[in-house]
Amino acid sequence: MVQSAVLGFPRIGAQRELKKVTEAYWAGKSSVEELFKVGKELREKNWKLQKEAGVDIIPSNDFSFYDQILDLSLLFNVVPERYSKYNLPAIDTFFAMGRGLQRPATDSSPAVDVTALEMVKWFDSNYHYVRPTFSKGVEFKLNGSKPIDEFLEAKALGIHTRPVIVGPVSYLFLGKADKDNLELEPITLLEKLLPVYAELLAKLKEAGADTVQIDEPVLVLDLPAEVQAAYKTAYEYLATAAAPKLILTTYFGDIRPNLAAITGLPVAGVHADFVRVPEQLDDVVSILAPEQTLSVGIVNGRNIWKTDFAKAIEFVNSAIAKVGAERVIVATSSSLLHTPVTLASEKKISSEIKDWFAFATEKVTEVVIIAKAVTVGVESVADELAANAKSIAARGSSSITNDTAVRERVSGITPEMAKRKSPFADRLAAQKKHLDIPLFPTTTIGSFPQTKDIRVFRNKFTKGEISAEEYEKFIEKEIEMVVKFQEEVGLDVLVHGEPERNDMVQYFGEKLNGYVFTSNGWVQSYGSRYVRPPIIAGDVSRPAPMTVKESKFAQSITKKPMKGMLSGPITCLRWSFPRDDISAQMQAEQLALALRDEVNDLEAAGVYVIQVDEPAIREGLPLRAGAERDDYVKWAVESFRLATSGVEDGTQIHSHFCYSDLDPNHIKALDADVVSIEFSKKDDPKYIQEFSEYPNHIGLGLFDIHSPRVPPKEEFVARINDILSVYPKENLWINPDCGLKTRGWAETKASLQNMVDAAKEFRASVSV
Ligand code: 39S
Ligand code: ZN
Repeated sequence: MVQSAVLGFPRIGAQRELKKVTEAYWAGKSSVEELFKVGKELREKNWKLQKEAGVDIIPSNDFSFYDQILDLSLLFNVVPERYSKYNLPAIDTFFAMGRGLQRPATDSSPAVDVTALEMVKWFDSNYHYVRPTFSKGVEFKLNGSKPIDEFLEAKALGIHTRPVIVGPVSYLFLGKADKDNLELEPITLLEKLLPVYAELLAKLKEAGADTVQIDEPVLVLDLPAEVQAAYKTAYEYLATAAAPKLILTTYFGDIRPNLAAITGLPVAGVHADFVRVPEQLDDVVSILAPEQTLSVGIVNGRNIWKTDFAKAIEFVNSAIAKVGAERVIVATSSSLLHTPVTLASEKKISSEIKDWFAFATEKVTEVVIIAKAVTVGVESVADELAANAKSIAARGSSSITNDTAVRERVSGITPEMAKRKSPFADRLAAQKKHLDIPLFPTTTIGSFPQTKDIRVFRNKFTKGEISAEEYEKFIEKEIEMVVKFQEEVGLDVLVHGEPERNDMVQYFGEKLNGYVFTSNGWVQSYGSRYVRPPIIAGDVSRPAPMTVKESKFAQSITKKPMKGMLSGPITCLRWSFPRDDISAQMQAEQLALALRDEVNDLEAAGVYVIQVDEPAIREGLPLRAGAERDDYVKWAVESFRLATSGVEDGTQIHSHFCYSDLDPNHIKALDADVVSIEFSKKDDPKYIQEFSEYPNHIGLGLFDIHSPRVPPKEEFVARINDILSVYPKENLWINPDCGLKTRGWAETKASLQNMVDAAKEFRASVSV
């Protein structure tokens, strides 16, 4: 019997229950008991859903109140002293590491002031994990029992689960040395860490777990030799009689270059992502020992399109032909964390198009059907297969997917269209003539707090409870307030604050042809922050200007330069669910042309500073070096330049990047006049050097926008001084790490005031 397996299920709840309760807990409006109760209910619901769908292998420990890697850091006592010293309850230490904590002293507790740990992209997804940070005093020990508790919780419900744990090599390789310990290579901690993993595994076995899904996703990366070698050390140590069986699990890519490192490991089986890389089947099979299982990741955990059953079944059958049915598991390609919870709550998508989709709940059923088809026979699921074939065919022949006008415009793209008129020096001179921008110019990245008020108002508008005019008036008032605020604080290049936008990608998706968007398709991005990725279903074009009205209005009420704000083609592509029937490059080009029109329209409307954000450009980089990566860099850079090169020299193009390990050469190739880069959590002094070759102007983010913490002016001054030791003052901009939409007004105001005051101090010291 071929078993079906799910690698992880979204934990946020169909109605975002997790977000609501965690944010209420942080605001002091919900007790810790309530928090834990909601967590427990969500887990129970997810397990039962999978059980009822007939899934054979159901995950546990895929739940987290913030992030699964942060869970491990707390569990293994990887808690820098700056957090542990407050002796907070474990859950509060956990949240402090995830999001920072600043609170005044009370009668019973001292003041707390600690920044968050660094947050980074989870591989090439829009999920972010909290980077394990190894300080000098790190002493691994089992600091809790979350995986065991959750296993037992499911067991008490009569559901036998397979716990999920990120394995030791990935855990270390995804981490970094803390600032007090910079010479440390995390992988050298392996031998100290292994006994703690062994203890955890033994306890899971004692609790009744027969198998554990041990995730080693770094196997899809280019690994240094010492990391490859670590697999043998780690798994020979862990695979003892006291441990459950281990399924070594990888996803999002190609494990072939690391196959030697995992050949012969004493694990029960290997899981690979055959949605991404079907060509790796033979090579993966070739390293399996006769008793090892092959878990075939065939239902895409990263996108929302229905699985083509005929193709999937054929693929699984080819695996069965190689290793035998008793050794095959049919699985999701990765955790379903990256997909929305259920299609059931989508009432607005037309039934024609809805029939093309499968969200997490529907994917669970897909896995079961495929497993049944290959075990019992296709006749046993004949109706399901027929319906699936019909839906796949309907999508293929739908007129939505092919717009000849768009295709023609894309084929007319020329290399000249992706070049600014003049080199940077000439552009800068032209910009200086008509833009009043001082030395150490201060600006923000674009968004201002999205208050409850704004969201409630928009919600009413979406539901038709208020008219378009009323909504517009409301937005104008918000823009007025934000502009006035920035003038008072003394910022130099202003923004309109984006009150009209629900999200920087979804907003554009809703305005472009070719897109479909959901009303409840939430996916966790980090912590309590979720996104509703719009879906690119057809060829993309811009029926009308998308942002001109608001930017033009904002510019009309101030004498300071107003910055227009757009999301770049790659970011729109990456943070949407893309099509799987045409290339990513083609989709990026279509988006680039739509955005180019928008950029030109902004300029025509008198907005002469335009920021085109590309925070996702790094995330789209193929995970391994090679031809595919070089190719991506070429077309990604070209798309950005295509979008931004239609303007005059005097129009200043900005771009922005955050939360990924950027390659300075790629940033340089974009040829933006000014770039801002998230930087405040980069505490290794050598990082400051990283962009020192950047020829145009640059703003290295000066404060963390994920934390309500307000940095004092002195902190800004010190940081700017550090930066000035490397970057010429003429090139430097002063800005936060990223947009301020997730912050409250109180800390936004205080932080920006301190930042502007610091800039003014530098400006004054230069002019005397
Ligand atoms: N990816 C995307 N797509 N966008 C980003 O900004 C980023 N930034 C980086 C990287 N990846 C990104 C970090 N990731 C958020 C999300 C992801 C982030 C950063 C921030 C964020 O703020 N998300 C918001 C949240 O989780 C939701 C934004 C949104 O879509 O709270 N809001 C909608 C709107 O404003 C819907 C808001 C809502 O909840 O219209 N409405 C209520 C409802 O539907 C009704 C109003 C209420 O009672 O509050 O029930
Ligand atoms: Zn950002």
